[in-house]
Amino acid sequence: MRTHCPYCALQCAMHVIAVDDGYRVTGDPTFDINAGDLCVKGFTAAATLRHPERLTTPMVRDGGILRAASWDEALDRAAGGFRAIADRHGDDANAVFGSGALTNEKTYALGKFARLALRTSRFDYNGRFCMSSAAAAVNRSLGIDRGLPFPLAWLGETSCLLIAGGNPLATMPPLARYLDAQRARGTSIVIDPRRTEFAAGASLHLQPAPGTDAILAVGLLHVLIAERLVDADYIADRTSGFDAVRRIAEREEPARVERRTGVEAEAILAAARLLAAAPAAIVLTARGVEQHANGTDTVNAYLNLALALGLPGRAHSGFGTLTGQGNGQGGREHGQKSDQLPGYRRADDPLARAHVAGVWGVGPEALGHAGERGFELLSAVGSAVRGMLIVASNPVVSAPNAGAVRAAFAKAEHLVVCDFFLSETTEYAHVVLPALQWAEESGTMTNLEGRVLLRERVVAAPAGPRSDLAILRALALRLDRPEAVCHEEPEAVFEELRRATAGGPADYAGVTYARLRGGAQLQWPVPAVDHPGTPALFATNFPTDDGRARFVAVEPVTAAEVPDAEYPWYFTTGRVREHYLSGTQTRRVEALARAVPSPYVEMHPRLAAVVGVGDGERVKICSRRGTIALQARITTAIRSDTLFAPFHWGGALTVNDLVDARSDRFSAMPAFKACAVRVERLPNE
Ligand SMILES: Nc1nc2c(c(=O)[nH]1)N[C@H]1C(S)=C(S)[C@@H](COP(=O)(O)OP(=O)(O)OC[C@H]3O[C@@H](n4cnc5c(=O)[nH]c(N)nc54)[C@H](O)[C@@H]3O)O[C@H]1N2
Ligand SMILES: Nc1nc2c(c(=O)[nH]1)N[C@H]1C(S)=C(S)[C@@H](COP(=O)(O)OP(=O)(O)OC[C@H]3O[C@@H](n4cnc5c(=O)[nH]c(N)nc54)[C@H](O)[C@@H]3O)O[C@H]1N2
Ligand code: SF4
Ligand SMILES: [Mo]
Repeated sequence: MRTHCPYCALQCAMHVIAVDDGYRVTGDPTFDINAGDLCVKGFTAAATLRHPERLTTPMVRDGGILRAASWDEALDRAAGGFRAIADRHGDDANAVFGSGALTNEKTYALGKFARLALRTSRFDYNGRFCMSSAAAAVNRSLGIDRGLPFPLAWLGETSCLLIAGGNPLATMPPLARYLDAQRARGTSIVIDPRRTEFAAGASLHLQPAPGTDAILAVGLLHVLIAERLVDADYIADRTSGFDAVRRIAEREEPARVERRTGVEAEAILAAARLLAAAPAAIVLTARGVEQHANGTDTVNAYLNLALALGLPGRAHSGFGTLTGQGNGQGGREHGQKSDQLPGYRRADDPLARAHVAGVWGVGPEALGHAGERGFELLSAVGSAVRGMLIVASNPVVSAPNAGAVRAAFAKAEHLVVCDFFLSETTEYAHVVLPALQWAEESGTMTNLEGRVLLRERVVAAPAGPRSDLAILRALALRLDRPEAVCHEEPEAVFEELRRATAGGPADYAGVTYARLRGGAQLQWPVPAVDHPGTPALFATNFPTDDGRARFVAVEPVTAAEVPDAEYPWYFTTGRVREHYLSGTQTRRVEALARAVPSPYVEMHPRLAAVVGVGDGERVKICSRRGTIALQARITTAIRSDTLFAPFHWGGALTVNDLVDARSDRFSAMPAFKACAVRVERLPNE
């Protein structure tokens, strides 16, 4: 029996084989997406299953230290703490922070738990830090948010592929199969301040200053309009709002855009022409353009390009985002954020409230209202938020302005964390509940193209840990909230989820475990059990009020902290191939830790000369939020005014200590990808 990877949204299929000292993973050659291929993280994923540091008992904090406890004691403490806080300060003094690592079933159960067991309006999840800007942008323009609204295979079949702010050869290596095929048949454009291996192989590589993509994208539209390369029929028949967008674009001439982004006018002209010349084209964004304080507008600026060329709804064409986390897609659909109900329904829609309340057997008023999001929620810990349940996230490493998050968490009255390892975040926890891992329990994951996959249990669960579903159920029972209780069997929860999502935008009513086990490949919406799923959206209309896609008039500006005399350089962050997010899992895999033991900072030789630092020497990097010392990696593959560091480490190596928490007003996405820093050489140790 096969299962799927614990890490990213590609959800490669794999087999887990028992070997002498644990388990080994191999890729499943019969699954279309990875065809047997795995990246180094997937290939080594089994190392976490029987890891010596795996949590096997719950822990509670006594006298300042975490000690082992029985499940009864830990669950009593966890539930008792939330109850005491609610009694003294009201239900909204408790909060929940969930994750795109959770299965659909857990996502659903967690949202229900927050609403009906804690009765709080304060719950959100780490997807706020992931693809939320892309979600907000496509929702307002296309009326629906499915990361890739077409089959993944189209990436290999389109004639021109533009990827802005993505580094797929490092973040989804098995995609290389599709990307290579695409490059063999057509043209490609990469937009990234770094000349990654992926960018270096493109027909064209545009290297804007971090945070200036909205200007660049409007500049590209300027060229399309000036050279009459837009699809006037499509704009007239299938869209609204073009005139306002055109008026803004007309001002952004290539020479002006060059001054504001650092991308040569010639390259802007060439990129626009290349894109327009292709018989089919796909425009994709990833975190590089989404993780900005104007990330939503920036995504809409790229989406406007796709609309102007008439791409969405055409074969082998369109606009999409590369969703990141394992269940980054399903995690944003089933109600673990306070503004949303299962099935990607809006929490402020009376019909949606009535439907979900009906499934839950409560009145619509029991569903509460929306509270703070993202960094705002995390930084309220210790003040408005006194108790918090965190399931599958390590925000002490992964949230922006991490120093402020640590300060907030240090004041938490009652922090309960579910994880399978201790993490930088459990250092602040009062109760730690050990969870089962991916291969030890079943559940559905929805991949980056909206395909629902059954990630099967393929190994026996170790004694000690429990599934997140069992934990949520036990907590709801201890809080005496039977209406909040979900089953602990994933399939039973999924049956409830099917009913709750029926008729919603992300309709799972027709998905069943039996169909998935039978090999059905179902991309939502799947409204009925005899429905084949929906590989491609928008062929005839958009799910907006008038059936048209909306151009969104975007100001061509940067919202980032701009370098100045005191902090003269841009700083941006991202990933390495070997580590995953906050690193709790991959830093514990020996092969990965050995390959990349610590973070580093990339800088151009010209910048290094200004700082007076050589390759491998240490530098101190300071922003308005914090300071960190890193080893310099000198490379010409980055703009000479920009530094880049991967963020997978904690403690003194917390790159997010530098990062700016100013956030996008639509998506609550912080500015992970652009802030201003100063650099100094450190004496050799
Ligand atoms: N190995 C590995 N793979 C992963 C993950 C991981 O942690 N490790 N995480 C998964 C998850 S959750 C996610 S969200 C995805 C993320 O996948 P990606 O979005 O591909 O990854 P990032 O490295 O965050 O950013 C991509 C690129 O954006 C560029 N960039 C930085 N600033 C800017 C800018 O202002 N404009 C533009 N145009 N580009 C910019 C960076 O130089 C970088 O090369 O990866 C998934 N896969
Ligand atoms: N500077 C900077 N910061 C960033 C980003 C960036 O590009 N730059 N990217 C952002 C992005 S895109 C993301 S997605 C976030 C993510 O950042 P986090 O939310 O911190 O995500 P993870 O590191 O995956 O944390 C997951 C934790 O939950 C545990 N876990 C995994 N699966 C499960 C499960 O099923 N159940 C339970 N109970 N525990 C589980 C893991 O052991 C780990 O400790 O980081 C963001 N932070
Ligand atoms: S690409 Fe993603 S899903 Fe595939 S093996 Fe690597 S981490 Fe796992
Ligand atoms: Mo992410």
